[in-house]
Amino acid sequence: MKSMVILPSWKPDDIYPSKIASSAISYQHPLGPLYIATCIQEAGHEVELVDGAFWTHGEILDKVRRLRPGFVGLSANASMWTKAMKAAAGIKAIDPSIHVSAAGPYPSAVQEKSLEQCPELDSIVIGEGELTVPELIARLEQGESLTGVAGVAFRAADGTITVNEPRPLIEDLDIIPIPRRELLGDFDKYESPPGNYRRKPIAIVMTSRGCPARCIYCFQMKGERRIRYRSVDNVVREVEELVNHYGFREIRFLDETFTADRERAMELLRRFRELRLDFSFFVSSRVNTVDYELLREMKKAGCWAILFGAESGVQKNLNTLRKGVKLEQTRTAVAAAKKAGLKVTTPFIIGIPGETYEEALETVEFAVRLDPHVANFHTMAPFPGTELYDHIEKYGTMSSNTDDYTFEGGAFVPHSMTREEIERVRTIAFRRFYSRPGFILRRLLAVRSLYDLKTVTKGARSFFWLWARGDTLSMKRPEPRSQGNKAGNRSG
Ligand code: B12
Ligand code: SF4
Repeated sequence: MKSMVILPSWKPDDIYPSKIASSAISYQHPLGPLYIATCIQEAGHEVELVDGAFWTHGEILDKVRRLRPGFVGLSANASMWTKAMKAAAGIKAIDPSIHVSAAGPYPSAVQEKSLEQCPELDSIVIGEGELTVPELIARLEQGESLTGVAGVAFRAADGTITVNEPRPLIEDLDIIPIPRRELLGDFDKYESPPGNYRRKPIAIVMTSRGCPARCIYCFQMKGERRIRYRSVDNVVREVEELVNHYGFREIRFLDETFTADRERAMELLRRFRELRLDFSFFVSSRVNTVDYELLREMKKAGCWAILFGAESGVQKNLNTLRKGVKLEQTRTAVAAAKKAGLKVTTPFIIGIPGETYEEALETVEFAVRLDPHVANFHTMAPFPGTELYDHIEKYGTMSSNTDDYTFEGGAFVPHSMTREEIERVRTIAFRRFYSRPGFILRRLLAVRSLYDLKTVTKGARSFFWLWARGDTLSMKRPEPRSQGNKAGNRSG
């Protein structure tokens, strides 16, 4: 059956505060949809992957009109939900016989609600879709109902909504085919924020799925956070293919915690070194899973940067997040990574439940003392499918507009702070962190290439806007501006 996998059309301005959107542009390969398109192709169907980062809504509909697929799968997280609904409506208006499905974090978390909110959707694919979608398409081809297809919620002809039993997690990740990157088209169109990569083109790889932690704000399918690993051989095969066959020069390992299993991480690094492949890489990790020896091995294997979710400089607030780390571990890990020669990025969250304005300022000072190469100061978002969303009355108030569900949107305000305080702390944080003379001098002295110069210039431009405007939230706030913490937000 002719199929399409579509990421709805979006622009950086939809996600980031408009003045800094151009320096925050992050067009990465959409790995989840790519896995799905690969599996559809492996099952013998013709498939087209459309990445809405590069298409307007109208262009996407024109493509649907030309191809007339039998199945369309839309991928959506919370911030993309209204765009996915608009795409579903547009596609059904072209041809009501096209089966339109939605998948990804948002519809996976609130399946029935998604089908109720969007009458044009025929079904939802819940969680990992690699095994579910080929089965769903086979049923459509045979003209059969979706009753009993595990991991699917669907609307029957009489309008009733059925949520089938969940599909178990894929235990052996090696059975999933390696994504076919040619489905992405021209790689040059993908772009990362300045300072976020060393070489191009950049491929995205995941060597494991899931996370052993249980942070209250992190979306991972309910009860399905268990970590599973691909075999080292399977990962090495993909990396070799990416570098030797496709010519990628950098890999972003998207694993939640690349170093969750120290022994396996060491083995992967050893194999990368043995192969003498020409690529650099970037990983995300947790401060309580690294040590100097491991970080040094990473550097030797070609790693140039590491991200640690530092989140807060106040232990009480880290505990509220259920981060499971101590401030001391953050200090030790960041110092060790710097000593090993890695560039360190540490995101922080402003507006943690129970956090006061003064505590948020303490986090800013902690970030300054920690002195990573890059620090971000995000707002919290209560994504459906998280502890924060499920118990919102306990923690604060939330926006009812899913467009605000970004790291800059201010969709959540804790009982202990106001929206204005969150915005003020973010402005102070960016100004305080990035205007330190020592920091600026080090950045300037580190300029070695045209790329470095571009990075510094773009960073300076964003910084100027933050300095001049202090405009750090992208949320379209209701008028008049509220004084309290209920602006546009609701409890529950
Ligand atoms: C890489 C990434 C990005 C990248 C690239 C996004 C891209 N083009 O794909 C960038 C940096 C651009 C990004 C931006 C944002 N992201 Co992001 N991102 C991720 C991250 C780390 C990995 C996504 C991934 O590739 N996973 C691996 C694949 C294999 O899993 P998957 O995508 O879930 O796909 C599986 C299923 O969902 C399903 N599926 C997915 N799509 C489809 C489609 C069809 C048709 C079918 C059938 C099935 C299916 O099957 C897939 C395979 O099993 C996740 C966290 C995570 N670990 O998942 C956050 C995550 C998806 N991001 C999130 C958020 C909030 C954002 C931002 C809003 C942040 C911001 N700046 O404000 C923006 C939104 C940008 C946008 N327009 O969508 C949240 C979403 C939460 C939610 N409940 O909605 C997540 C879950 C992080 C988190 N834990 O909170 N992100
Ligand atoms: S925020 Fe990071 S450490 Fe916490 S559950 Fe999510 S992936 Fe795991």
